[in-house]
Amino acid sequence: EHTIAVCPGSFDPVTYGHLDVIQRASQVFEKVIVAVLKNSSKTPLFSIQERKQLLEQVTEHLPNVEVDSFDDLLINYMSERNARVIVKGLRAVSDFEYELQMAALNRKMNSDIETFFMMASSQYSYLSSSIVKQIAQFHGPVNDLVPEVVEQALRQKFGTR
Ligand code: COD
Repeated sequence: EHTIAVCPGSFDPVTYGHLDVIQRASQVFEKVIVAVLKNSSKTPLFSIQERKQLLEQVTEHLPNVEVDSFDDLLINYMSERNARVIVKGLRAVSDFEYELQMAALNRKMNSDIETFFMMASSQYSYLSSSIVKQIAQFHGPVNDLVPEVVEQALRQKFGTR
């Protein structure tokens, strides 16, 4: 059976940690949809178009990866896209509780949907979009944390010192 996986997130902006999970998922599943949440409670730095465009640029070399956005419950979006598997990255114990809650609720709402967790690669286990934004805001180095196009986009937002 053709298994479609969804990697959902805010991706504000995409980091090497996200990319690592997306890339590894693309080696396991026939198709991976990277789904950017439109209306989160957080106020984003990058617009939905900007976040999608950056994701498209950094996943260009992965032919079975598609970038999309959604503005709904994740399970509704997944039914629409005929996708059964949610792929999430787990960084630390701190991620676990929230992810466990979401996985349980998603499965309660739609029992056909499974959440698969991938352990973050150790070199990215400390990495998050919010940490990247904090460093970039004060013109610190982010070249080991995000792809070059993202670094450039951050420089455009925060300017150069
Ligand atoms: N290494 C590995 N994985 C990582 C790393 C890293 N360094 N950084 C992030 N990740 C993983 C995260 O664990 C997460 O799985 C994914 O990448 C996306 O991360 P973010 O921070 O961009 O996205 P979040 O956590 O803000 O996304 C939350 C969702 C959009 C998935 C969630 O809010 C959702 O599904 N919303 C839709 C509405 C809904 O259905 N709500 C009910 C849920 S029960």
